[in-house]
Amino acid sequence: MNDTTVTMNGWVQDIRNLGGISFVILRDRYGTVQITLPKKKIEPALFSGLTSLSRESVVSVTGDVKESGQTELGLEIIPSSFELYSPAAVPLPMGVIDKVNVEMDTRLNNRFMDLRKPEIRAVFELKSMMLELLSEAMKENGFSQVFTPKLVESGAEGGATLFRLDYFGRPAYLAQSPQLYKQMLMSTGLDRIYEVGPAFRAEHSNTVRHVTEFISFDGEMSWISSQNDVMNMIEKVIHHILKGLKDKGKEQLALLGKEINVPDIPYPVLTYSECLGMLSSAGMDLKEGDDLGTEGEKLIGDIMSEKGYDLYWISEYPECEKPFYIMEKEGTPYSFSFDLDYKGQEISSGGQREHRYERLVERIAKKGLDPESFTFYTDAFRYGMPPHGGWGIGIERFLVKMLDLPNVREAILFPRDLNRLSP
Ligand code: AMO
Repeated sequence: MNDTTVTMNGWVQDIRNLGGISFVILRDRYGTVQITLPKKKIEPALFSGLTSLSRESVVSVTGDVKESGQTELGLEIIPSSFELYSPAAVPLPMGVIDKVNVEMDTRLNNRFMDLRKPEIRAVFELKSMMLELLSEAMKENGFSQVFTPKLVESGAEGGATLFRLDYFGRPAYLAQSPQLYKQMLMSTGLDRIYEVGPAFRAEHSNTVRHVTEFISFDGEMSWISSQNDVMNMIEKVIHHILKGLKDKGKEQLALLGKEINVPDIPYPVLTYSECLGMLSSAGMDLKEGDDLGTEGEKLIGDIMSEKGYDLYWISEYPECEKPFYIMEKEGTPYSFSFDLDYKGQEISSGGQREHRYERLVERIAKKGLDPESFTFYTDAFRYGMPPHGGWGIGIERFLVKMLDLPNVREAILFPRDLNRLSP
Protein backbone atom coordinates (compact mmCIF):
# COMPACT_ATOMS: atom_id res chain seq x y z
CA MET A 1 0.00 0.00 0.00
CA ASN A 2 1.14 3.57 -0.60
CA ASP A 3 -0.44 6.72 0.86
CA THR A 4 -2.83 7.13 -2.03
CA THR A 5 -4.35 3.72 -1.43
CA VAL A 6 -7.83 3.82 0.08
CA THR A 7 -10.57 1.42 1.01
CA MET A 8 -14.13 2.57 0.41
CA ASN A 9 -17.20 0.81 1.75
CA GLY A 10 -20.60 1.40 0.24
CA TRP A 11 -23.44 0.51 -2.09
CA VAL A 12 -22.95 -0.04 -5.82
CA GLN A 13 -25.13 2.74 -7.14
CA ASP A 14 -24.50 2.27 -10.82
CA ILE A 15 -22.29 0.44 -13.28
CA ARG A 16 -21.46 1.73 -16.74
CA ASN A 17 -19.68 -0.51 -19.24
CA LEU A 18 -18.23 1.36 -22.19
CA GLY A 19 -16.25 -1.42 -23.82
CA GLY A 20 -12.62 -0.61 -23.09
CA ILE A 21 -13.43 1.09 -19.82
CA SER A 22 -16.03 0.56 -17.09
CA PHE A 23 -17.14 2.66 -14.16
CA VAL A 24 -18.64 1.60 -10.87
CA ILE A 25 -20.26 4.35 -8.82
CA LEU A 26 -19.97 3.62 -5.11
CA ARG A 27 -22.16 5.47 -2.62
CA ASP A 28 -21.87 5.98 1.13
CA ARG A 29 -23.58 8.46 3.45
CA TYR A 30 -21.33 11.30 2.31
CA GLY A 31 -21.82 10.91 -1.45
CA THR A 32 -20.48 8.94 -4.39
CA VAL A 33 -17.07 8.10 -5.77
CA GLN A 34 -16.16 6.74 -9.18
CA ILE A 35 -14.25 3.46 -9.43
CA THR A 36 -12.59 3.45 -12.84
CA LEU A 37 -11.69 0.16 -14.52
CA PRO A 38 -9.59 0.46 -17.71
CA LYS A 39 -10.05 -3.10 -19.00
CA LYS A 40 -6.45 -3.57 -20.13
CA LYS A 41 -4.93 -2.45 -16.84
CA ILE A 42 -7.18 -4.37 -14.45
CA GLU A 43 -6.78 -8.05 -13.67
CA PRO A 44 -9.60 -9.90 -15.54
CA ALA A 45 -11.13 -11.55 -12.43
CA LEU A 46 -11.27 -8.20 -10.62
CA PHE A 47 -12.75 -6.50 -13.68
CA SER A 48 -15.48 -9.04 -14.22
CA GLY A 49 -16.16 -9.37 -10.48
CA LEU A 50 -16.74 -5.65 -10.00
CA THR A 51 -18.58 -4.95 -13.23
CA SER A 52 -21.01 -7.83 -12.84
CA LEU A 53 -22.23 -6.79 -9.41
CA SER A 54 -25.91 -6.04 -9.07
CA ARG A 55 -26.95 -2.46 -8.26
CA GLU A 56 -27.16 -1.70 -4.51
CA SER A 57 -24.86 -4.58 -3.51
CA VAL A 58 -22.66 -3.70 -0.56
CA VAL A 59 -18.92 -3.90 -1.20
CA SER A 60 -15.56 -2.79 0.02
CA VAL A 61 -13.20 -1.60 -2.71
CA THR A 62 -9.48 -0.96 -2.25
CA GLY A 63 -7.50 0.95 -4.83
CA ASP A 64 -5.33 3.90 -5.74
CA VAL A 65 -6.71 7.41 -5.75
CA LYS A 66 -6.03 9.31 -8.95
CA GLU A 67 -6.81 12.89 -9.81
CA SER A 68 -9.45 13.17 -12.49
CA GLY A 69 -10.87 16.09 -14.42
CA GLN A 70 -13.87 13.97 -15.41
CA THR A 71 -15.52 13.46 -12.02
CA GLU A 72 -17.33 15.81 -9.69
CA LEU A 73 -15.01 14.96 -6.81
CA GLY A 74 -11.94 15.60 -8.95
CA LEU A 75 -10.68 12.10 -8.24
CA GLU A 76 -11.33 8.49 -9.05
CA ILE A 77 -10.23 5.14 -7.67
CA ILE A 78 -8.37 2.52 -9.70
CA PRO A 79 -9.23 -0.72 -7.88
CA SER A 80 -6.73 -3.36 -6.81
CA SER A 81 -9.14 -5.61 -4.87
CA PHE A 82 -12.70 -5.78 -3.60
CA GLU A 83 -14.82 -7.72 -1.20
CA LEU A 84 -18.51 -8.39 -1.66
CA TYR A 85 -20.19 -8.06 1.73
CA SER A 86 -23.77 -8.51 0.59
CA PRO A 87 -25.16 -8.94 -2.94
CA ALA A 88 -28.43 -7.14 -3.74
CA ALA A 89 -31.23 -9.27 -5.17
CA VAL A 90 -32.58 -8.45 -8.62
CA PRO A 91 -34.81 -6.68 -9.52
CA LEU A 92 -34.82 -3.92 -6.89
CA PRO A 93 -38.23 -3.18 -5.37
CA MET A 94 -37.70 0.46 -6.42
CA GLY A 95 -34.82 2.43 -7.87
CA VAL A 96 -32.54 4.71 -5.90
CA ILE A 97 -31.33 6.96 -8.71
CA ASP A 98 -33.96 6.45 -11.38
CA LYS A 99 -35.80 9.64 -12.10
CA VAL A 100 -39.26 8.12 -12.04
CA ASN A 101 -42.01 9.24 -9.72
CA VAL A 102 -42.61 6.48 -7.26
CA GLU A 103 -45.89 6.50 -5.30
CA MET A 104 -45.75 7.30 -1.61
CA ASP A 105 -47.08 3.83 -0.74
CA THR A 106 -44.37 2.06 -2.75
CA ARG A 107 -41.76 4.28 -1.11
CA LEU A 108 -43.07 3.59 2.38
CA ASN A 109 -43.41 -0.15 1.70
CA ASN A 110 -39.73 -0.13 0.77
CA ARG A 111 -38.59 2.59 3.13
CA PHE A 112 -35.12 1.02 3.61
CA MET A 113 -34.55 1.57 -0.09
CA ASP A 114 -36.26 4.95 -0.25
CA LEU A 115 -33.95 6.19 2.50
CA ARG A 116 -30.91 5.38 0.40
CA LYS A 117 -31.73 8.54 -1.56
CA PRO A 118 -29.66 11.34 -0.05
CA GLU A 119 -32.46 13.92 -0.32
CA ILE A 120 -34.85 11.65 1.58
CA ARG A 121 -32.26 11.03 4.30
CA ALA A 122 -31.53 14.76 4.50
CA VAL A 123 -34.95 15.35 6.09
CA PHE A 124 -34.03 13.01 8.95
CA GLU A 125 -30.61 14.55 9.38
CA LEU A 126 -32.36 17.90 9.71
CA LYS A 127 -34.84 16.38 12.17
CA SER A 128 -31.96 15.15 14.30
CA MET A 129 -30.32 18.60 14.23
CA MET A 130 -33.66 20.14 15.11
CA LEU A 131 -33.87 18.05 18.27
CA GLU A 132 -30.32 19.01 19.27
CA LEU A 133 -31.15 22.68 18.80
CA LEU A 134 -34.36 22.23 20.74
CA SER A 135 -32.46 20.72 23.69
CA GLU A 136 -29.97 23.59 23.54
CA ALA A 137 -32.75 26.17 23.71
CA MET A 138 -34.50 24.39 26.57
CA LYS A 139 -31.29 24.11 28.55
CA GLU A 140 -30.54 27.80 28.03
CA ASN A 141 -33.95 28.63 29.46
CA GLY A 142 -33.66 26.41 32.53
CA PHE A 143 -35.92 23.52 31.48
CA SER A 144 -35.34 19.93 32.65
CA GLN A 145 -36.08 17.04 30.33
CA VAL A 146 -38.59 14.54 31.67
CA PHE A 147 -40.16 11.28 30.54
CA THR A 148 -43.77 10.52 31.34
CA PRO A 149 -45.62 7.20 30.85
CA LYS A 150 -46.99 6.20 27.51
CA LEU A 151 -49.18 3.46 29.00
CA VAL A 152 -51.98 5.29 30.78
CA GLU A 153 -55.31 4.75 32.47
CA SER A 154 -57.15 7.79 31.05
CA GLY A 155 -56.90 10.10 28.11
CA ALA A 156 -56.34 13.83 28.14
CA GLU A 157 -57.28 14.83 24.61
CA GLY A 158 -60.78 13.38 24.15
CA GLY A 159 -62.06 9.82 23.91
CA ALA A 160 -62.36 9.68 20.13
CA THR A 161 -58.64 9.25 19.46
CA LEU A 162 -57.69 6.84 22.25
CA PHE A 163 -55.97 3.57 21.42
CA ARG A 164 -57.24 1.02 23.87
CA LEU A 165 -55.21 -1.97 24.93
CA ASP A 166 -55.32 -4.81 27.38
CA TYR A 167 -53.17 -4.23 30.45
CA PHE A 168 -53.13 -7.54 32.33
CA GLY A 169 -56.88 -7.79 31.99
CA ARG A 170 -57.57 -4.11 32.69
CA PRO A 171 -58.30 -1.50 30.05
CA ALA A 172 -55.44 0.91 29.37
CA TYR A 173 -54.57 3.40 26.65
CA LEU A 174 -51.60 4.69 24.70
CA ALA A 175 -50.89 8.27 25.80
CA GLN A 176 -52.27 10.91 23.45
CA SER A 177 -49.99 13.50 25.07
CA PRO A 178 -48.07 13.99 28.33
CA GLN A 179 -50.58 16.67 29.29
CA LEU A 180 -51.76 15.48 32.70
CA TYR A 181 -48.31 14.38 33.84
CA LYS A 182 -46.52 17.54 32.81
CA GLN A 183 -49.09 19.54 34.76
CA MET A 184 -48.77 17.31 37.83
CA LEU A 185 -45.04 18.02 37.77
CA MET A 186 -45.79 21.73 38.16
CA SER A 187 -46.85 20.98 41.74
CA THR A 188 -43.44 19.52 42.57
CA GLY A 189 -40.93 22.32 42.09
CA LEU A 190 -39.77 20.94 38.73
CA ASP A 191 -41.16 24.19 37.46
CA ARG A 192 -39.84 24.20 33.89
CA ILE A 193 -39.95 20.86 32.12
CA TYR A 194 -40.02 19.55 28.59
CA GLU A 195 -40.49 16.20 26.95
CA VAL A 196 -39.86 14.91 23.45
CA GLY A 197 -41.59 11.61 22.93
CA PRO A 198 -44.17 9.65 20.99
CA ALA A 199 -47.83 10.61 21.15
CA PHE A 200 -50.55 8.26 19.92
CA ARG A 201 -53.85 9.27 18.34
CA ALA A 202 -56.38 6.88 16.87
CA GLU A 203 -57.02 9.30 14.02
CA HIS A 204 -59.67 8.01 11.69
CA SER A 205 -58.85 10.63 9.08
CA ASN A 206 -56.54 9.78 6.24
CA THR A 207 -54.93 13.16 5.51
CA VAL A 208 -51.48 14.54 4.75
CA ARG A 209 -51.25 15.98 8.27
CA HIS A 210 -52.58 13.20 10.48
CA VAL A 211 -50.72 10.12 11.61
CA THR A 212 -51.45 7.84 14.52
CA GLU A 213 -47.99 8.16 16.08
CA PHE A 214 -45.99 11.37 16.06
CA ILE A 215 -43.27 13.00 18.10
CA SER A 216 -44.59 15.63 20.43
CA PHE A 217 -42.41 18.32 21.91
CA ASP A 218 -44.15 19.38 25.10
CA GLY A 219 -43.23 22.09 27.53
CA GLU A 220 -44.76 23.25 30.79
CA MET A 221 -43.73 26.19 32.96
CA SER A 222 -44.84 27.57 36.33
CA TRP A 223 -45.15 31.07 37.76
CA ILE A 224 -46.48 32.58 34.55
CA SER A 225 -48.49 35.79 34.68
CA SER A 226 -50.37 34.98 31.49
CA GLN A 227 -50.25 32.79 28.43
CA ASN A 228 -48.02 35.44 26.85
CA ASP A 229 -45.11 34.12 28.92
CA VAL A 230 -45.59 30.70 27.32
CA MET A 231 -45.92 32.16 23.82
CA ASN A 232 -42.72 34.17 24.31
CA MET A 233 -40.88 31.02 25.35
CA ILE A 234 -42.06 29.08 22.28
CA GLU A 235 -40.98 31.95 20.05
CA LYS A 236 -37.49 31.85 21.54
CA VAL A 237 -37.19 28.12 21.01
CA ILE A 238 -38.53 28.18 17.45
CA HIS A 239 -36.30 31.10 16.55
CA HIS A 240 -33.26 29.23 17.88
CA ILE A 241 -34.21 26.12 15.87
CA LEU A 242 -34.86 27.96 12.59
CA LYS A 243 -31.70 30.06 12.87
CA GLY A 244 -29.62 27.03 13.86
CA LEU A 245 -30.93 24.84 11.04
CA LYS A 246 -30.37 27.52 8.45
CA ASP A 247 -26.72 27.48 9.45
CA LYS A 248 -25.99 23.87 10.48
CA GLY A 249 -28.25 22.26 7.90
CA LYS A 250 -26.84 24.03 4.82
CA GLU A 251 -25.71 20.83 3.14
CA GLN A 252 -29.02 19.04 3.70
CA LEU A 253 -31.04 22.08 2.65
CA ALA A 254 -29.02 22.32 -0.55
CA LEU A 255 -29.74 18.66 -1.30
CA LEU A 256 -33.44 19.36 -0.86
CA GLY A 257 -33.25 22.64 -2.80
CA LYS A 258 -34.84 24.46 0.16
CA GLU A 259 -34.18 27.60 2.12
CA ILE A 260 -35.34 28.35 5.63
CA ASN A 261 -36.98 31.65 6.34
CA VAL A 262 -36.31 32.88 9.89
CA PRO A 263 -39.13 35.29 10.80
CA ASP A 264 -38.48 37.98 13.38
CA ILE A 265 -39.99 37.50 16.82
CA PRO A 266 -42.50 38.23 18.27
CA TYR A 267 -44.93 36.68 15.81
CA PRO A 268 -48.22 38.48 15.19
CA VAL A 269 -51.19 37.47 17.33
CA LEU A 270 -54.72 37.17 15.93
CA THR A 271 -57.55 36.41 18.29
CA TYR A 272 -60.04 33.73 17.31
CA SER A 273 -62.68 36.47 16.93
CA GLU A 274 -60.43 38.46 14.60
CA CYS A 275 -59.97 35.29 12.54
CA LEU A 276 -63.74 34.90 12.19
CA GLY A 277 -63.85 38.48 10.89
CA MET A 278 -61.01 37.85 8.41
CA LEU A 279 -62.69 34.68 7.16
CA SER A 280 -66.03 36.40 6.79
CA SER A 281 -64.42 39.16 4.67
CA ALA A 282 -62.90 36.41 2.53
CA GLY A 283 -66.33 34.84 2.01
CA MET A 284 -66.25 32.08 4.64
CA ASP A 285 -68.91 32.57 7.25
CA LEU A 286 -68.43 30.75 10.52
CA LYS A 287 -70.44 31.12 13.69
CA GLU A 288 -68.94 32.15 17.03
CA GLY A 289 -67.77 28.89 18.64
CA ASP A 290 -67.20 27.04 15.34
CA ASP A 291 -63.94 25.27 14.67
CA LEU A 292 -61.88 27.25 12.13
CA GLY A 293 -61.33 23.97 10.30
CA THR A 294 -58.61 23.02 7.84
CA GLU A 295 -60.06 25.31 5.17
CA GLY A 296 -60.34 28.26 7.55
CA GLU A 297 -56.78 27.76 8.77
CA LYS A 298 -55.54 27.59 5.18
CA LEU A 299 -57.36 30.77 4.22
CA ILE A 300 -55.91 32.64 7.21
CA GLY A 301 -52.51 31.25 6.21
CA ASP A 302 -52.94 32.75 2.72
CA ILE A 303 -53.95 36.14 4.12
CA MET A 304 -51.02 36.15 6.58
CA SER A 305 -48.60 35.02 3.89
CA GLU A 306 -49.64 37.98 1.72
CA LYS A 307 -48.75 40.21 4.65
CA GLY A 308 -45.36 38.47 4.88
CA TYR A 309 -46.00 36.28 7.92
CA ASP A 310 -45.23 32.55 7.91
CA LEU A 311 -45.71 32.07 11.65
CA TYR A 312 -48.52 33.65 13.66
CA TRP A 313 -50.62 32.97 16.73
CA ILE A 314 -54.34 32.41 16.95
CA SER A 315 -55.34 33.05 20.54
CA GLU A 316 -58.33 33.08 22.86
CA TYR A 317 -60.36 30.26 21.36
CA PRO A 318 -63.87 29.71 22.68
CA GLU A 319 -63.58 27.71 25.88
CA CYS A 320 -66.06 25.16 24.49
CA GLU A 321 -63.50 24.29 21.79
CA LYS A 322 -60.70 23.67 24.25
CA PRO A 323 -59.98 20.82 26.68
CA PHE A 324 -60.80 20.92 30.40
CA TYR A 325 -57.26 21.81 31.46
CA ILE A 326 -57.35 25.20 29.69
CA MET A 327 -58.27 28.27 31.79
CA GLU A 328 -61.47 30.10 30.90
CA LYS A 329 -61.34 33.84 30.30
CA GLU A 330 -63.74 34.78 33.02
CA GLY A 331 -66.96 36.53 32.05
CA THR A 332 -66.46 35.70 28.37
CA PRO A 333 -67.03 32.61 26.21
CA TYR A 334 -63.28 32.51 25.47
CA SER A 335 -60.22 30.87 27.00
CA PHE A 336 -56.55 31.57 27.64
CA SER A 337 -55.44 29.34 24.79
CA PHE A 338 -53.43 29.63 21.63
CA ASP A 339 -52.41 27.78 18.50
CA LEU A 340 -49.26 28.53 16.60
CA ASP A 341 -49.91 28.29 12.87
CA TYR A 342 -47.20 27.90 10.25
CA LYS A 343 -48.11 28.64 6.63
CA GLY A 344 -51.77 27.85 7.16
CA GLN A 345 -51.46 24.84 9.44
CA GLU A 346 -51.54 24.43 13.20
CA ILE A 347 -48.21 23.13 14.47
CA SER A 348 -48.69 23.80 18.17
CA SER A 349 -51.35 24.42 20.74
CA GLY A 350 -51.24 25.35 24.37
CA GLY A 351 -52.31 27.93 26.89
CA GLN A 352 -52.62 28.88 30.50
CA ARG A 353 -53.94 26.03 32.61
CA GLU A 354 -56.68 26.03 35.22
CA HIS A 355 -54.61 25.62 38.38
CA ARG A 356 -57.46 26.23 40.89
CA TYR A 357 -58.65 22.85 42.14
CA GLU A 358 -62.39 23.56 42.41
CA ARG A 359 -62.58 25.21 39.03
CA LEU A 360 -60.61 22.42 37.42
CA VAL A 361 -63.00 19.79 38.80
CA GLU A 362 -65.93 21.91 37.57
CA ARG A 363 -64.40 22.10 34.11
CA ILE A 364 -63.86 18.34 33.94
CA ALA A 365 -67.54 17.81 34.80
CA LYS A 366 -68.61 20.54 32.34
CA LYS A 367 -66.87 18.61 29.57
CA GLY A 368 -69.03 15.58 30.39
CA LEU A 369 -66.18 13.66 32.05
CA ASP A 370 -66.19 12.02 35.45
CA PRO A 371 -63.92 13.94 37.87
CA GLU A 372 -63.56 10.69 39.89
CA SER A 373 -61.58 9.09 37.09
CA PHE A 374 -59.11 11.99 37.14
CA THR A 375 -58.28 12.06 40.86
CA PHE A 376 -54.74 10.81 40.15
CA TYR A 377 -54.33 14.16 38.35
CA THR A 378 -56.56 16.52 40.31
CA ASP A 379 -54.98 15.45 43.64
CA ALA A 380 -51.85 17.27 42.52
CA PHE A 381 -53.96 20.47 42.50
CA ARG A 382 -55.33 20.03 46.03
CA TYR A 383 -52.14 20.66 47.92
CA GLY A 384 -50.62 23.74 46.31
CA MET A 385 -50.30 24.24 42.56
CA PRO A 386 -48.54 27.26 41.00
CA PRO A 387 -50.13 29.09 38.07
CA HIS A 388 -48.73 27.47 34.95
CA GLY A 389 -49.03 26.98 31.22
CA GLY A 390 -47.48 25.03 28.41
CA TRP A 391 -47.56 23.77 24.87
CA GLY A 392 -47.36 20.77 22.56
CA ILE A 393 -45.64 21.01 19.18
CA GLY A 394 -45.90 18.26 16.57
CA ILE A 395 -42.28 17.88 15.52
CA GLU A 396 -43.10 16.41 12.12
CA ARG A 397 -45.74 19.00 11.27
CA PHE A 398 -43.24 21.69 12.17
CA LEU A 399 -40.55 20.13 9.97
CA VAL A 400 -42.74 19.57 6.90
CA LYS A 401 -44.02 23.15 7.04
CA MET A 402 -40.48 24.47 7.44
CA LEU A 403 -39.36 22.51 4.38
CA ASP A 404 -42.62 22.87 2.41
CA LEU A 405 -42.97 19.10 2.13
CA PRO A 406 -46.35 17.82 0.96
CA ASN A 407 -47.05 15.19 3.62
CA VAL A 408 -46.30 14.75 7.33
CA ARG A 409 -45.18 11.19 6.47
CA GLU A 410 -42.13 12.65 4.70
CA ALA A 411 -40.76 13.49 8.15
CA ILE A 412 -41.43 10.09 9.76
CA LEU A 413 -39.13 7.15 9.09
CA PHE A 414 -41.82 4.48 9.45
CA PRO A 415 -45.18 6.27 9.57
CA ARG A 416 -48.23 4.81 11.25
CA ASP A 417 -51.66 5.73 9.98
CA LEU A 418 -55.16 4.43 9.43
CA ASN A 419 -53.90 1.89 6.90
CA ARG A 420 -50.27 1.39 7.82
CA LEU A 421 -48.78 -0.66 10.64
CA SER A 422 -45.81 -2.04 8.72
CA PRO A 423 -42.94 -1.77 8.02
P1 AMO B 1 -52.91 19.04 20.38
O1 AMO B 1 -53.87 17.92 20.46
O2 AMO B 1 -53.32 20.25 19.61
O3 AMO B 1 -52.53 19.57 21.84
O4 AMO B 1 -51.55 18.50 19.81
C1 AMO B 1 -50.39 19.30 19.78
C2 AMO B 1 -49.71 19.25 18.43
O5 AMO B 1 -49.41 17.91 18.07
C3 AMO B 1 -49.49 17.75 16.66
N1 AMO B 1 -50.46 16.70 16.34
C4 AMO B 1 -50.31 15.80 15.34
N2 AMO B 1 -49.35 15.61 14.44
C5 AMO B 1 -49.49 14.60 13.56
N3 AMO B 1 -50.55 13.77 13.53
C6 AMO B 1 -51.55 13.91 14.42
N4 AMO B 1 -52.57 13.07 14.40
C7 AMO B 1 -51.46 14.96 15.39
N5 AMO B 1 -52.25 15.39 16.40
C8 AMO B 1 -51.63 16.44 16.96
C9 AMO B 1 -49.92 19.08 16.10
C10 AMO B 1 -50.56 19.75 17.28
O6 AMO B 1 -50.50 21.16 17.19
N6 AMO B 1 -51.90 18.67 25.27
C11 AMO B 1 -52.04 19.59 24.18
C12 AMO B 1 -50.88 20.56 24.09
C13 AMO B 1 -50.78 21.49 25.29
O7 AMO B 1 -51.78 22.20 25.56
O8 AMO B 1 -49.73 21.51 25.96
C14 AMO B 1 -52.16 18.80 22.87
O9 AMO B 1 -51.82 17.63 22.78
O10 AMO B 1 -48.75 19.77 15.68
